[in-house]
Amino acid sequence: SARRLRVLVDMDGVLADFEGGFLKKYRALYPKEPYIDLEDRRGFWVSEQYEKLKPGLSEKAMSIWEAKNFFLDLDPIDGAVEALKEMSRLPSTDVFICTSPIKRYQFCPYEKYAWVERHFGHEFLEQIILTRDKTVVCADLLIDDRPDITGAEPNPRWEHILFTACHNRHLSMTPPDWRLPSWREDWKELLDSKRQH
Ligand code: UMP
Repeated sequence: SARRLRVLVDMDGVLADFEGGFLKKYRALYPKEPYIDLEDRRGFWVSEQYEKLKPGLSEKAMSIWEAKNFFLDLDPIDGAVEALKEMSRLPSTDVFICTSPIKRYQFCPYEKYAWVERHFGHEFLEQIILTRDKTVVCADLLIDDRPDITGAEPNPRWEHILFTACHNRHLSMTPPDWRLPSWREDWKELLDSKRQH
């Protein structure tokens, strides 16, 4: 078919290790406060689970990702850089990084651009979509670790593929129906299955 496949790839939890980076800096800054091991993470919102652990901890958690260099210092998820570069070189395939910045904007949007340039090169800055509402973006696939992606558009054009993360591993598969357990899996086959329709 002549039609190109358009793929949106989320950043935090899919390309950049938000959870690992958070826990490392949180424990360094608040060594006396309780914390949640990654195996015990449940639910997309780190802040909510920390608040339940101890009232007041959501503020401390937020202070970590609101700080300078948090987003810039994040390590890539295993295999992500290699996979995304490979995906962007596939014929008939357009890849975009689709990510929601935090509303405390002093550092986050700048650092997301700088992170993409650092790991993918200057040319890849063309592929960034910063939005708080991914439902209004039109694509064939959205690879994202957030289970509930809603917004102004009730029928998003993309099919959501849930990328497995510490916080969503235990969810049973009601829609979204598809999972990508890691970048070591056969993500190309997943793209091809969508191409044929
Ligand atoms: N984020 C929060 N609170 C949390 C966890 C994450 O504000 O408890 C932020 C980090 C990202 C954004 O900037 O939310 C999630 O963006 P997406 O992964 O949905 O693109």
